[in-house]
Amino acid sequence: MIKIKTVDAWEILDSRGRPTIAAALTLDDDTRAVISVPSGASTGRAEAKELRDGDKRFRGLGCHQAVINIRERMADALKSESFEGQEALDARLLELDGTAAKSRLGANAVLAVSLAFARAAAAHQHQELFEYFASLLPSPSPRLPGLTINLFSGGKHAFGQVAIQDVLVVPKSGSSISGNLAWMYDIYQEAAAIIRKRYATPALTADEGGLAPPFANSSEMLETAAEAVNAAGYQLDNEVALAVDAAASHFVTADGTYRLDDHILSAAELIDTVCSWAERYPLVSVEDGLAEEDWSHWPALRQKLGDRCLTLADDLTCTNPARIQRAIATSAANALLLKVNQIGTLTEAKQAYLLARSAGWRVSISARSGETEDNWLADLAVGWAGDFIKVGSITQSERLAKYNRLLQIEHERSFA
Ligand code: 2PG
Ligand code: MG
Repeated sequence: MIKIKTVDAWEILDSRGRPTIAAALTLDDDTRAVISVPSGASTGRAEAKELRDGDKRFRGLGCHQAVINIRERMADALKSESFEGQEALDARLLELDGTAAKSRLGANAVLAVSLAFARAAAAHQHQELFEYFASLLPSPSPRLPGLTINLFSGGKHAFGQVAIQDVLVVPKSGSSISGNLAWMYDIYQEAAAIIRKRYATPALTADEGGLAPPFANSSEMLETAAEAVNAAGYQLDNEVALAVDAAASHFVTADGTYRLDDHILSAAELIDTVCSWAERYPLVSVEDGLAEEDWSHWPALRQKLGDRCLTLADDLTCTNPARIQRAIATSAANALLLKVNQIGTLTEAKQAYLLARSAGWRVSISARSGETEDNWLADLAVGWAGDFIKVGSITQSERLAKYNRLLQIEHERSFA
């Protein structure tokens, strides 16, 4: 049994300078753990609800009430209580909140305590955090994930200069994190040089550290990524692949068509466009190629992309077991983007993960566009054997905290 002594929380700022939450949990043996939670910008509508103050401070984004909920309501209920493990703690948190979307206490508050417990329990049991995460699964097999690294940003992360949100680089330098990051550095530098020359602008970066020049359209973003890989001296496909997060929920129109840059496309036309990208470039995955409620067209997208690349669901599924079940039943996707704060507790994220795995889906463990310097996500990706991790670019310390943690794990451990 793990006995909680104190629960505390305070407001901190994320990588966009917006408030988020740090929480500290102390156990009865004085083990203390501190953790902080991220926050998205291109959020899915089905995500659990962050509690924001909605007053003048921070233009409504303050987290004072969520922090008070942790310090008072949650602390009162959890103090001096003992829990068998993560599932028992998370069940208690769900009971305390009592809403489907965690809107009473706030999903940000609930997640902060769920994760603080995880870090404290790991320390209490003398485990690395990734070992603890692995131990939550029925058959643990921790390993290092593949990297999907943001090169170019658009959409909600870059003032909407192009419709699609990310073009990512997927280096295939064996399974070495350090080798992959070294390749990525070359590609990033070449991309920055191309931008300076072509657009006569400095290499300005977006929310996740990706480059965000004034591309004419989304296809140009992909073409420039391919060019940067070639200019860096790597072979597209054999050595370096690409990936796309279209984040199409953010350019769907009220009548169900899509505004892709200057063109209005039907869902069928958008599917054809996405498939033409997959034919032209070695794409590992296309994420949110259609909008989050466009359930009727996702199966066609999945079928037309076929085995060429993964049909990756983010806003569609929102790490929510019920939505994942629907996506499995309708063959709408074959890969899950897992973001723990979309659902709000570690245990529910685990259920989402296991459901996706039971259908043979691939899983990418993802950060949010608003991140903190905390690195627990790297441990989660290793512990849950994510096929991929998605953290953003190789600039900005809130991103590098995760890559650097992967480098530490790679250095200290070898996995079969
Ligand atoms: C996404 C994420 C991360 P956000 O759409 O996949 O890139 O963005 O955290 O803004 O939802
Ligand atoms: Mg996404």
